[in-house]
Amino acid sequence: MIILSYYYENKRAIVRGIPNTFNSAISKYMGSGPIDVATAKVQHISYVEKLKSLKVEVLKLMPDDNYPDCCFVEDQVVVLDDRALITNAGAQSRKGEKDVIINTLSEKLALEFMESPAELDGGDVLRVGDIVYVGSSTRTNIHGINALKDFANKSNITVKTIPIPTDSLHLKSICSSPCPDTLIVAKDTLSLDLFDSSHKLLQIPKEDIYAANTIGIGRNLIIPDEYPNTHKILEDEGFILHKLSMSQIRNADGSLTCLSVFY
Ligand code: CIR
Repeated sequence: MIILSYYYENKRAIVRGIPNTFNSAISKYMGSGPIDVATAKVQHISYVEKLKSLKVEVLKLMPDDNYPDCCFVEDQVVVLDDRALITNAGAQSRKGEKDVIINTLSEKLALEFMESPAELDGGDVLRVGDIVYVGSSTRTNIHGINALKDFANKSNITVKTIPIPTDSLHLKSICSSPCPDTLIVAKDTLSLDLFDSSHKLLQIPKEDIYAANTIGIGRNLIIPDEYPNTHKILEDEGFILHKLSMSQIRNADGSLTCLSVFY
């Protein structure tokens, strides 16, 4: 077993509770049936408790029933160090979700704002060391990508664009970075030569694609349950796994990272 040294120590996160209207959340990709809102709320509570147990300071915002997708806070903002780019979400029904995020972050970070026609979802943005990858998807257009480049370049961070397959919602529906310079990618979903050759690539079975979205905190890795083959691959890499039941979040096309803004 390889013991890696990590420095992903995300200390603070914003989350937002599951609204009573969650069964109306947009679901076009991973959902496999009607959303059980009560179970989603229980799964969200477990998620928040897990973050806290890993010493993340969690600020929980109240849900708004006018926004069935409002728990997916990741899409509303991109944070780089002490700066935040408030996005213009790609789905019309989600554009108003940003207001509470702006209010919450305005005293904590220096805010910048994406202007229409730019559209971008934070789920399309993945930082790996000093490179930011951005998915060109149904939610993120060229204007959004250019706005992200302007924002990131001020921090001397390079932005590289990754075309997202039509059967996936976001870049982070397919891959994540569990620790610096490492990527978890589901096999046969993305062309690997799109990524910088300096990264360590951990490939997982294509059928485990949902488990490609993880949250690394130090050597700990939060990951969806029910993917034993992927769990074994990652445990053999020295990660300490924390498996969460995500079935009803997944039914709304959401993954682990979507539920938090780390800052
Ligand atoms: C949506 O379609 O916008 C939501 N139902 C799911 C958003 C998931 N967010 C994410 O992956 N960052």
